[in-house]
Amino acid sequence: MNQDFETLLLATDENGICTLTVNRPEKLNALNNKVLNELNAAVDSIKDDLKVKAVVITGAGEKAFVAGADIKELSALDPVSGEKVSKRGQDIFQKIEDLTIPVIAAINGYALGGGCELALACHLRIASNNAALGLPEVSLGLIPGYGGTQRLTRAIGKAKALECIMTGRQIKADEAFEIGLVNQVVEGNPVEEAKAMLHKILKQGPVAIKNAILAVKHSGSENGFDTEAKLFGELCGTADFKEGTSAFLEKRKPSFSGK
Ligand code: CO8
Repeated sequence: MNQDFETLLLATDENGICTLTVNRPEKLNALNNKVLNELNAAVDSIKDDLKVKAVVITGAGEKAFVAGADIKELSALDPVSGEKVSKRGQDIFQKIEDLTIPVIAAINGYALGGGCELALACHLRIASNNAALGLPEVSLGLIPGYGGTQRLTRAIGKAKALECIMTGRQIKADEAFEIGLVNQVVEGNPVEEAKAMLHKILKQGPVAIKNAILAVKHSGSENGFDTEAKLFGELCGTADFKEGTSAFLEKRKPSFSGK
């Protein structure tokens, strides 16, 4: 990955964990058009880079993960451009959800509107104890437009999601954990905790992790169970499966090849 970005920082460590930081701290990392374009390019390059094994998405500065779509840019939208930018943002966030390596949102402060939607597009969410999540779009006369009405509902259920969306209230870290919106709450910087969780995940069979992401993505869909069986069967033909089961039977640690 050799791209230089103006609004994002990308750094991949020796374990293949890429930390993607939205870097507009003076505007609480609000997602303007430039950030979205760069996010799109960054996700494409992550997808193509075989050295990247997992991703942490976070925000620069002490205060915010991402405080939403850029309200200045939103204020100029009309019905046609509004639908278009909503769809474009949805497509970029879907690309994140579609990554087949684990993606964790490390929520280090405000994750509001588009910021909460970005976190929801990640596979897992770890929040600092000062984080506040929410979808306050109704306070601007809008609804969430980057997939939030769909993903929040999947995450916490219809009634709770509609309550959060209609009140637009901020959900503090502890409540977010209680309702299943975040996986974990930590003191201080959640990036380190996200990396620690990824270290555990990256010790498992890589093809199994990929298929787990794919299978869970189909939960609730009509063919979810069939998809699970197909992905399970596929794994039974992998070297990782042979290695994992042999290692157990031989009472040793597995050494996975990812094949
Ligand atoms: N957009 C643009 N600028 C922002 C945003 C934002 N979402 N959030 C903060 N900023 C800017 C502020 O304007 C301020 O800039 P400046 O210093 O130049 O005045 C700077 O960041 C610091 O912010 P504050 O001074 O407001 O910081 P506070 O600590 O006082 O408050 C808050 C922090 C509570 C997070 C406050 O900034 C706030 O309420 N921000 C807006 C939160 C919000 O409503 N987010 C949702 C936006 S709508 C959205 O995300 C829709 C997504 C779907 C779109 C789909 C179609 C396009």
